[in-house]
Amino acid sequence: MFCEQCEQTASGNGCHQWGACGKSPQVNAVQDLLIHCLQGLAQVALRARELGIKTQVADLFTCEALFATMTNVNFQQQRFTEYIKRAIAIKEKLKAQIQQVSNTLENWSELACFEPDCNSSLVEQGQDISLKFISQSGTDIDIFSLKLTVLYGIKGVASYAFHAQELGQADEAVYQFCYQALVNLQCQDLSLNDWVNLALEVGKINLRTMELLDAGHTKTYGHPIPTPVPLNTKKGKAILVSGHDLKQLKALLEQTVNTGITVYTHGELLPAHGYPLLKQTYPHLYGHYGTAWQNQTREFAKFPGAIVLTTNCLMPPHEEYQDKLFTLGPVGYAGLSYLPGNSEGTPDFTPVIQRALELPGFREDEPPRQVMTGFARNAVLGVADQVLAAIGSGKIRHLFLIGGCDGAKPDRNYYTEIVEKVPQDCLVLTLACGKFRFFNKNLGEIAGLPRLMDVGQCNDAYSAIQIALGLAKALNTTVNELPLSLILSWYEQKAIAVLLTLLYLGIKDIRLGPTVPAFFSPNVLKLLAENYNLKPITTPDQDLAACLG
Ligand code: FSO
Ligand code: SF4
Repeated sequence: MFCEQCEQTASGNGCHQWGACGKSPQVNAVQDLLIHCLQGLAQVALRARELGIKTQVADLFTCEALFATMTNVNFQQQRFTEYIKRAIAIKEKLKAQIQQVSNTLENWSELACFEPDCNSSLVEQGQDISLKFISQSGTDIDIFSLKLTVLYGIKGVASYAFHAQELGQADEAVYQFCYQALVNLQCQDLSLNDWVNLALEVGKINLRTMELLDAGHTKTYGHPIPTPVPLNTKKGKAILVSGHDLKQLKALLEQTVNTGITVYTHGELLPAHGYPLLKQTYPHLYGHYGTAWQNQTREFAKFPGAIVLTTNCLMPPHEEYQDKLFTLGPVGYAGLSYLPGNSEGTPDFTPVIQRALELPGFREDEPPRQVMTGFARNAVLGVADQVLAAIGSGKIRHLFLIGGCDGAKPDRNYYTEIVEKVPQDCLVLTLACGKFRFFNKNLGEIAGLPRLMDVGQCNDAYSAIQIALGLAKALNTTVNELPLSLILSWYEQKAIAVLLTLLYLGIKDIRLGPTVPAFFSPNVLKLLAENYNLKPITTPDQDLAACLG
């Protein structure tokens, strides 16, 4: 097995025996086989598009299947077998359509013709494919590094595109790019420079994809507004919804109206409370329970109701809470109940509701405590004049964007410590699940503004980028010239896509931790350091001094 797509990767140089995330070598092999099948499908879809044939089924399927291979999404071998069979079926259907339209007999490549033998071991075939991919690319370590960067980046793009299309937002250019990138991963004749450019193109297309997702969220649920979110629980039956998917959360809220069940968010769904059309329409969307994904085994075990996981990050579940945990969409784990979607992708949540009613729920009300969320681009840029005046008068010295993923490693305490040490005359913007290390700290206010503002999920990185661009525009300068420092934590492939977007935008001086990606070769790291001044985090004191210096 070889996988080094996430920050948790074993010994910092790839999981080879078993995934540090819990992914088995068998699942890793069928994921690699699926990616290969998706590359064949991509080649056929590109030809279909050339001929004007609609590829919507392939587009949506490719995004979901790529999403399923991301870290902590799907650990279930059977689901990947099904994805592989579907990839082949969709490809063959497209080929037949192409043959009907095209006047000549198509000369399909080996990749487009590839079809695994579903009657023999898919695991062995996946292992062969992985070895072939590594041996073809592995001779040039820097090209291999950039190929992995592109592959992992488009997984992130695909996950954002998946969410955006759920909310009716799509752009042909995104699918076209993903197909081309998948095909390019098989190319032997691209130069190092070509790969650098392709990685930056991933960043560019990711910006567009995040824009689509932002439009999907804000057009469907309104612009987030600063909103207090109870952290205390209240007496009664309960359902906890984790992951990132607002559409699935809304569907569950719809189906739990008048059941007496209270719905809590977990992890990356905290910012859901900031969306007016969710909060106002569904008063039983009450509060937030728990913290970041890596604490779920403890938090899910204690939750006295049913739990739904809409996306990553799923950890291998402990036996004590398996019977109350449900998955949907691309998420899967053998032994957990899966909620299949209808033609619109919406599940029937009846089994979740029944389970929640069987379970005891919370026995009493806890004393109130709360956090704020909802400081997305509209809210922050709405007070841009206030922010800029405070910067101008020296009341606000500096802004920090301290955001990204959380994880289990102790060196992530850096992020808590740096937030605690940020001087009183500085603002902290945050986003994604890394904030749970400090989200409930009372950092006070400056110039009538809270010193800690939660922009949203990792899926809202677009919003944070717009805030930076908006402030730069108002000051007639560039993001690099703003009194702003980006201190990011990464864990999985969405974070890679976002990092590539920031590089595509030419944003410099980003500090990245807790470690730099294992798949960046020394030369790729050198290039990023020289061209973008991208650097690893050091210590909170040293980094703060450098940012404020
Ligand atoms: Fe966290 Fe997980 Fe949102 Fe990631 S829940 S780590 S970047 O998958 O998705 O921030
Ligand atoms: Fe290892 Fe991360 Fe891959 Fe899991 S996703 S196998 S932890 S590199």
